[in-house]
Amino acid sequence: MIREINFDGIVGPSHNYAGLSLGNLASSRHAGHVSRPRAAALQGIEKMRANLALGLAQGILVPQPRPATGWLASLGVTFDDAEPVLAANAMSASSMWAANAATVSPAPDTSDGRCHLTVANLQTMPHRSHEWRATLAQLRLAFAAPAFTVHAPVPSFGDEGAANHMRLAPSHGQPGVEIFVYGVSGGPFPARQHLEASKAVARLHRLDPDRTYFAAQSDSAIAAGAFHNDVVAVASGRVLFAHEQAFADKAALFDWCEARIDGFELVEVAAADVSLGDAITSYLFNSQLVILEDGTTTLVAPTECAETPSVKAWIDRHLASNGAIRRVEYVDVRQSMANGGGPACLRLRVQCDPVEVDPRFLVDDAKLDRLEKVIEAHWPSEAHSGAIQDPAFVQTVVAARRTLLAELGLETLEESE
Ligand code: SUG
Repeated sequence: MIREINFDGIVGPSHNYAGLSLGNLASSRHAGHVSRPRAAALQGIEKMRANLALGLAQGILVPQPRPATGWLASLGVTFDDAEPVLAANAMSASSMWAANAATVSPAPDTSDGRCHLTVANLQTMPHRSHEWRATLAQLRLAFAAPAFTVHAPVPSFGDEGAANHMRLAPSHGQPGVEIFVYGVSGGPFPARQHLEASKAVARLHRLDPDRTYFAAQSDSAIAAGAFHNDVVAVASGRVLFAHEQAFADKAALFDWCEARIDGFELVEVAAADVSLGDAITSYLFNSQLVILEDGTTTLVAPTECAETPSVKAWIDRHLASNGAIRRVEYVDVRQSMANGGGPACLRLRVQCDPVEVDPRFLVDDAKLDRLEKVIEAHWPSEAHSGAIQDPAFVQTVVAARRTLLAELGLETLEESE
């Protein structure tokens, strides 16, 4: 049976704040701060436990090899000789944000009846541009069954994966519609998702053109710090939850959804209630929007939402009004939030039959206990972005990942960079 599985990126041992993402305000604001890789990874494990407690299926993606020595070699430099900024680019733990790993179209939407995944090229940001190789290796392993087709990244045009893709469907296993959101320009910040890339992914995934929509992000959203659409909108089932200023032409998009999804429910948050600024600092729309077994639409929101008065007031009003979202759970992913990654950034949704997935990538509470022990014993407690070339730190990072892969029986991914 088709279910939705959230594959969370395990936060890697090199997690640090180097301020590498222009346009991602949290990343810039925390540049140079001391990070806590162990606490960050444990927060991620707790979030997965919260998903399991809600009755959801849960998977993992593992950290990538760091430093990215192959990428540095193709730039003609070794890690030890690299200038500090380049070294930081090679040490980033950014693959934790699994929503940027790939775009996923489940089998009911595709003309060949397979679930298609296209790895994102992430070419706009240097520190993320080298993620795709290890992601491809990992997805080809996790989704090796004939039920899946895993595509290499599209060339030439910026693609940031599922963070700019939304699906609406009466239920996960029924045919749905897919919405690709792209940026044109965002004032001082780069638009990271290009229309040409989204169109290529839709073609590769054999989607029905009549059930596929390409929506431009509003320039004001990008300029306010919405470097990915999933910072201002999220969809699941029949529900589209979006900020009033997320899209360049919201009326056209909403009419299109209305015409294609029976019982389409729009939950739109007015700028007068929650400003774009508050939406971005609280990451309200970067919540996981999930549908529980009993059909309850639930929001798994970052704790920052409960601490942002306008957002908390909106949530409380919505719940009291018996709106489409019936329940809200708060999770603490502060270490990731400080780099601009909320609960939804940390997961890649795949709608498929769990028996088709390599079981090494699926978790239950007992497996999370084992992962927690590895993290507690091997992840560094602190990382200083100015000292990530320190040989002792690098050694710890390499050994920590190796121990995790051994625990999961995934040693084959050791050299996947
Ligand atoms: O690409 N941050 C990530 C955050 C990604 C969030 N993902 C989604 N919205 N789906 C990014 O900007 C921080 C880099 C640093 O400063 O170390 C970083 O890459």
